[in-house]
Amino acid sequence: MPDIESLLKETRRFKPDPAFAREANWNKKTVAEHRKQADKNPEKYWAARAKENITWFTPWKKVLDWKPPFAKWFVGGKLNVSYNCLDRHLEEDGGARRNKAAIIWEGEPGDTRVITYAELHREVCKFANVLKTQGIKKGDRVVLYMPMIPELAIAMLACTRIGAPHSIVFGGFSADALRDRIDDVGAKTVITADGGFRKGAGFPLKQAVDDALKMTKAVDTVIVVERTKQDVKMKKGRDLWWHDLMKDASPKCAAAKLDSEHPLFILYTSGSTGKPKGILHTTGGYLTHVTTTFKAIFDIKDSDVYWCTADIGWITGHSYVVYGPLAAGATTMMYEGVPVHPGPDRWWELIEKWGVNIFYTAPTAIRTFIRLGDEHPNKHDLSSLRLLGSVGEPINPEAWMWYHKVIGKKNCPIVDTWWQTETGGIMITSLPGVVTTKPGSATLPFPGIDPEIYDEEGNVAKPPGGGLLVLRKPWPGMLRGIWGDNKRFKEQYWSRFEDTYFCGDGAHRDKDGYFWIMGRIDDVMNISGHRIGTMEVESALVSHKGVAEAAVVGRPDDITGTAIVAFVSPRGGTKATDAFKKTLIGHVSKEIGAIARPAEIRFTDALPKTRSGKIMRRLLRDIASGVESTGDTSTLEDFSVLASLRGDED
Ligand code: 7RM
Repeated sequence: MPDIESLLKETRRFKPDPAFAREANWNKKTVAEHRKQADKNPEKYWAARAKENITWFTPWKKVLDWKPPFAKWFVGGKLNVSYNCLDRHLEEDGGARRNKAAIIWEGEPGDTRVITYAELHREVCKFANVLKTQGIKKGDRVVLYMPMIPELAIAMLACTRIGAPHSIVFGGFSADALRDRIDDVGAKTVITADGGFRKGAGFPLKQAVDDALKMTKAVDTVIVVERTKQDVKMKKGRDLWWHDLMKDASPKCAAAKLDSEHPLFILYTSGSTGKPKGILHTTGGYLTHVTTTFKAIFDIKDSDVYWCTADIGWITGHSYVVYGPLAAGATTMMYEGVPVHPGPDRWWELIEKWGVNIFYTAPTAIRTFIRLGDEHPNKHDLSSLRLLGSVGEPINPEAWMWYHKVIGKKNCPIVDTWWQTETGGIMITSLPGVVTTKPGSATLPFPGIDPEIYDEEGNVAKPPGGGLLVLRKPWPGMLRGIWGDNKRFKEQYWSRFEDTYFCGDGAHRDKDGYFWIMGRIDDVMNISGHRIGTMEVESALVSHKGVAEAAVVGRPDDITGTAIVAFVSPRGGTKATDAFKKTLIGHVSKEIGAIARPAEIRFTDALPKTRSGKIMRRLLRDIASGVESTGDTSTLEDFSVLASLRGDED
């Protein structure tokens, strides 16, 4: 099998701003020192980070117990996540963070709450006591099915306080998807809300819980937050209101001393086929990983307002809305609703209003805003911003440039952070003030992380060719397994190469050792023997000013083996004509070469995406080949997109 060919030639470079570098938490010297230590002895390196960033009740006896593919980090150590996110901030530095905002929250209708560390601590202790009163014990799984409201963070932290692993099911999932997850994780308790706000209306959550529970027997308690005040039915003996339970709960609750490997949460991620996988994360290693990366990569200072736009039901929300920021004592902002409600400038209005300094979002959102027009961000004062981040997909160089200019005003370093639900925390990323960035590249490994690119035989791929992105050494935030399915865990991640984690992505490295993620390996197209990733063809399409978004897939072809089909959303003002199709095919040929030119272009208003914004190419592939889709669609955001794409075929 030949290498994956790299066609995109990106030559722009952005050197760190010396003024930023001078103030950065990690400067050139620190990073060089960290890399040296980590290369020499990664275990010792991570142990130093665990000591520096985390408060332990009992120190560990052994840093790493590695029996591939099973890792145990900080063996024998005892700690508590909610203690690290709350209690220690009330005491450290003479209580300086006691009255600091832990969470700045804004609801979609415009209601707001600012919750200090002291107040968050009280609420978490109260809810931990509520959970105990409801009979929840250490090890019991709790499913959270909630909107983006502070009670979600409170419930998470309360679970960690008593050692009950949580499993958050994203509020956009259907009753069926919820039931599957409740059953798989074996939860007895569900925490939900009447509903949440989205696009100006209340969407129901409790109703979906009722429907899910008709099909499963395990759950005996449902706790309901009142958010939208929509009508809900409360089942006697099972359903309880959050506010009733909290009224008399005591605000004192000691944090359980938990083993470093105690399960912290299970988060389901969709497989391309079959049922979703429950990714298991545990306590000490995960918290070390997310806290260390958060402080260094986002250069967080005590005065910063940090905003990660991810929903908490996604791993980015777990690690970089809640656990990383709170363990670091930062102010983390949460917004309940959609980015464009009530107007296309809602996010920019929020940045201006709250003086956001650090902003972390996804390429899909950036492309949406490019399409909506620069006038919306330009209406607002974004001068508080000093650092921008990207996560979730490869960021197309043109989207990167727009982010840099229109949002960052050429004044903010961009950290493009590559990682996965399975990795727990960020793995490949720029470090602000230190690493020269290149639009479209996630740049270099975080110290102590050991990614490489292999060919199919497990040899290091020779640049400029691309191959399979693997991780050669265990890392503290790594998944500990798939809930209840060790066999699948081994097959899925550890079967391709011995004792080496395969993440499913394709990538290549340039002469400076920078990593360029090329998309999922399953999406790679074999055109007349040339293996081409999706990212570069899509980037070539998006670099045309008439294109807002593009997704490419392969469909079987008698002559070339596979032919490229491009699904393209034109920008406002661009007409979807045959002439424009020709223009685009010519544009791709010119940008990256004739081998990558689409055989067919289909215009569409929207692409099928997951709720976290990833394009579901698997579904587009079926549409392009004219076959019925099978496999899991529970993560699809909007089913009507599929229907209209299918309709286009006739
Ligand atoms: C954090 C998250 C993981 C997959 C991963 C990649 C893609 C994520 C980037 C990226 C290129 C990035 N977790 N991905 N970040 N690709 N550059 N900076 O997204 O489990 O939901 O998805 O997302 O394919 O394997 S996830």
